[in-house]
Amino acid sequence: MRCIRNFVDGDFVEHDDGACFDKIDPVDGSVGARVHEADAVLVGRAVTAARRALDGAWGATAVGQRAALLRKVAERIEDRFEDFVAAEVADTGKPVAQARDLDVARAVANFRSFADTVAATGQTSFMTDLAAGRQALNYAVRKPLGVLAVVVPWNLPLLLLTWKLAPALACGNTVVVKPSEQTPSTATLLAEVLAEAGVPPGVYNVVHGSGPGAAGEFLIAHPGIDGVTFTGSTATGAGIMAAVAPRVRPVSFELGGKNAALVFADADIDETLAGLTRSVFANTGQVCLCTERVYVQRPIFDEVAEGLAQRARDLRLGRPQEAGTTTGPLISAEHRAKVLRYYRLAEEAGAKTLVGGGIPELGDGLDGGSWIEPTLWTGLTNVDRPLREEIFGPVAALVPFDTEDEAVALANDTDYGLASSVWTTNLSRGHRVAQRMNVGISWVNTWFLRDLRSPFGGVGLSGIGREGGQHSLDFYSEPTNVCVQL
Ligand code: NAD
Ligand code: 6OD
Repeated sequence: MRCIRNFVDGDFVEHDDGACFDKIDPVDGSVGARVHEADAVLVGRAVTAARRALDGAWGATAVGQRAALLRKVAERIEDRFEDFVAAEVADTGKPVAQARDLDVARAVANFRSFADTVAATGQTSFMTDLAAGRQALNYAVRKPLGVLAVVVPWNLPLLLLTWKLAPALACGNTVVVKPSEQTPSTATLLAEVLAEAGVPPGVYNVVHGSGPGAAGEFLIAHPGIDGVTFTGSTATGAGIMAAVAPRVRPVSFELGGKNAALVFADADIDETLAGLTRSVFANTGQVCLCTERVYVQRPIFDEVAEGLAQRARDLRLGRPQEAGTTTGPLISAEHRAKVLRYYRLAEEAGAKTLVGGGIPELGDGLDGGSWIEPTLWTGLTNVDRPLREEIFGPVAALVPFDTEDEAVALANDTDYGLASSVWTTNLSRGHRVAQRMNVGISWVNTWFLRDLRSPFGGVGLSGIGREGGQHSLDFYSEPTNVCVQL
């Protein structure tokens, strides 16, 4: 049985008599690996190692050195590309093609992009005019924020970890990473790759376990943590914020979403249906940016509903390695139970289920897995819980609208504010509506198209702060302003 270990101070930790937990394969429900659980003492050792590395040689590295190291890490991930793909697929059950084209490819891009950004970043300076013709020079130097807790979820494990790790290392921080207990593999494999690339001991540490009363909480509560960068659910984010509040630590939060698509009658129907199929069903709907609310202008409502339902029927659920598989299982039986509760809630609220609505019968040894049918509803409105709460599954509700103002009001009628997508061939309307969305990321005629230099984050229940390019450098470093009277 594969055994996944904690990584502290440059070494995998032996753990002969410590607690372990099972990592379940969501494809068939079998035990895929055993994971060593980090207790509070081991988490403390990881924080201490990170502090020592920060105060030691790592803290004194130059920006150019760190940028070169990040590029080397990107190369080493490419060298072991298929190992990362296999590890991500083993943890999540996602189709191999997606793990290759999105998850692992983005990990490489994350390291390259932040190497470029940090290498190109200068300091701001101001010449201040004083009395009697004298002047003062102000300039800011960036310092690392310190020892950071990096807590990440299970849906895009490597992508989301490296999205935070690359800028954190670029800015000279050290980290203790707590991957999701459901997806421990790629963070652990990354430890090998970082060490091979020359990242010194203590700079990158990984502790395994769940959140409440376990490694996640031990890490957040540790007084040696200087900041928290977190991706996950809104409820967990709120708890972390409360936990660090007494120590006034900075946080960067990428949280849940209840994202809307707005489809106007002038949209290109084929492109829109292709885009909606991705935005509703990608990664079995387990992307924080996924669309769960589709507002469609009335003249094309039936055409869009029928077209999207047909595309949902065309999705191929199956083993991740099989050619043609488009859709994997949900991450766990617990998560499936949660999504199914919304399927029942929608029925109780009077929804018409266009497609799906239950558990598929796949046979072939897959019935122990956490499979679920891609699902579409009509007949619900914004007051119904399935349109107000994040479901995080392959499901959306379609709702008709008549006017542009009505569409904007419906889309903005949510406590979340992560992403939206507008589908129209009217360029002016695209710009106008996209700018009126109360979200961090507003797409027009596309979805999940990312330039890693652009700001990424959410408003409302969807998060605090922006990352991406300079925005990441601003969170992961502290400026010290130096003022020199000349
Ligand atoms: P989660 O909040 O349950 O867990 C996320 C991480 O936090 C895991 O590593 C977990 O072990 C840890 N954790 C849980 N409780 C903790 C605690 N009390 N203290 C410290 N750590 C704790 O989220 P999840 O179910 O793993 O992921 C799905 C959620 O993540 C969805 O809500 C989704 O929208 C969100 N998400 C958001 C983004 C974004 O960029 N905005 C990206 C991906 C996922
Ligand atoms: O693309 C990104 O940088 C990013 N953070 C994506 C988040 C996806 C949520 O599941």
